[in-house]
Amino acid sequence: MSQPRPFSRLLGSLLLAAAATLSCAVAADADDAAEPAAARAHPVRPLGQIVPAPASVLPGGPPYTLTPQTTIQVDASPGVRAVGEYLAGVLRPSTGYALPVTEARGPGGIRLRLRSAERELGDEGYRLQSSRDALTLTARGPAGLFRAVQTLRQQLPAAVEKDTRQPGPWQVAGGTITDTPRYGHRGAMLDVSRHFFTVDQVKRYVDQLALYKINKLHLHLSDDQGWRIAVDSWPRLATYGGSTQVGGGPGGYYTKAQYKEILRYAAARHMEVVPEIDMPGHTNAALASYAELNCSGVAPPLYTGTSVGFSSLCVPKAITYDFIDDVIREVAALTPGKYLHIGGDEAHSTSHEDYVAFMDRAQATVAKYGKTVIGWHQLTGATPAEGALAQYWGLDGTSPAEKAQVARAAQNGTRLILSPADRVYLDMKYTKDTPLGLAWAGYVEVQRSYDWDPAAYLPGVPASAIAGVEAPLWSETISTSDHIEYMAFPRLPGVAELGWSPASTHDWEKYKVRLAAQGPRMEALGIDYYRSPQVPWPAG
Ligand code: TNX
Repeated sequence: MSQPRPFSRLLGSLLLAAAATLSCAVAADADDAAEPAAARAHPVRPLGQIVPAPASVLPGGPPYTLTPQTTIQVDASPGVRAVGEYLAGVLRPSTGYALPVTEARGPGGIRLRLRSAERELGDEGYRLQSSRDALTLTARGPAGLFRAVQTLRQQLPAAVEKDTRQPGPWQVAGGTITDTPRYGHRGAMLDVSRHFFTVDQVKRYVDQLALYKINKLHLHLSDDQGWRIAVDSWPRLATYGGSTQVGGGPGGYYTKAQYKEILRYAAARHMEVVPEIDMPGHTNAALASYAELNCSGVAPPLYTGTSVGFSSLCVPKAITYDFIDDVIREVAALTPGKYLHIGGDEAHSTSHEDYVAFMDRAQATVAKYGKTVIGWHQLTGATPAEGALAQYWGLDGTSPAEKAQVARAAQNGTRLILSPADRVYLDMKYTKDTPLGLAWAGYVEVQRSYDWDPAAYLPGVPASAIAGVEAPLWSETISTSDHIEYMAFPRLPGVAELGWSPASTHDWEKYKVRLAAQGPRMEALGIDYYRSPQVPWPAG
């Protein structure tokens, strides 16, 4: 999406201000209705006071109210029906309403409709129109409707997220939201190698990410401590290389069927899975599984510590290229998405010449199997392939020479995913007192993770070279869903907003208020988030 022009920015802020005033009036109306006590318990949330902030908000008119008779009216398309069923799945337990999904038109319903001619909505944009008579979601395809549903959820009271019946009323403030994302890549990475996470744990995280319109799930599937994806041609990678994890626990791996289940689940949430096989470093689990992959011909032991940079595939050996061909072929065959991430970071045990030669061959192999490369930004020290994305994970203190190398690559057409470690590494401690996490990039409180502009972050990088943002969660210290949630929330919603919302909406003072309103919603979802003192969480 291109930036809004200054006038529409100004208009946008005026409208937001108007939204705040107007919806108070709407809330007062609701208090006069049949259920005054409940209405006070759930004031109508001002239109657009959600995360990520919408691009355009035009409040006005009376709210829409869900009733026991409400139907979810979908256009005749399997993708739209699936979004309708997803919406019903969110709303039914808490409202207790039947909410049938139907192609029949009727008064008062929630409408999910496709308008492919509305080009300005793009692939993921949508319009939400709320009035007394109907709640209409419009998009060019199911992905846009799915994002619209996340907006709708957040406009409803937080209790809508609960899985038992709650008192209403269930109202959405009147008006129109028209919304499109700033960036096409809004990612979250989960390191399932340092500690293994089950399919159900990954699904739980996917559901949480979907609420904030994240559209890429990057899975770090291999590292020194564990190989987590079955590869038929090299079976010991998973059965032996996946048999432990940091601290020596049992580890684990995904069979191809289990991995496909993750793909299916993510796809149903319009999220693309980006698999990462990290190489030539971070490969101890593979080297331990097959002696012949080592230059010495001797397999090292499995590794359960947390050091980095000590392992390397054997660049001069021919079998290394049989290995990567097989692995990339099988992983590419499993991957419906466009991208395959080949790591390339911290190859401290690989000489520069070997690194450059290896990355050339690995990138060619990815292309051979029809995928596009993503690599950590060290790839810019080799020769990034046409169309490759480089994922920047430096920090304020990264050397000017390294930043300049990345900027040069960006000027030459390599687009960047921004994951600055001292901003969006979800495994960094919030403060010195945070029980989990690392601190090599410093402490990253909530404001610090939100308060930067991807377009202006790296000197010399054209704004058009930014493909988006991604929040990695490395798991050296993270081993349960509770850990994931404590580290990701509430920083992840801020990264999601950086990726989605126009720069004109960026304002920490306003953001922290919208984020605070997510507190009860996260609680209703059972997310154990970090109660940052920087955020004015509602009392109680
Ligand atoms: C750096 S970021 C790494 C990972 C570690 C992480 C811990 C990157 C590409 N490499 O191997 O897990 O720091 O924060």
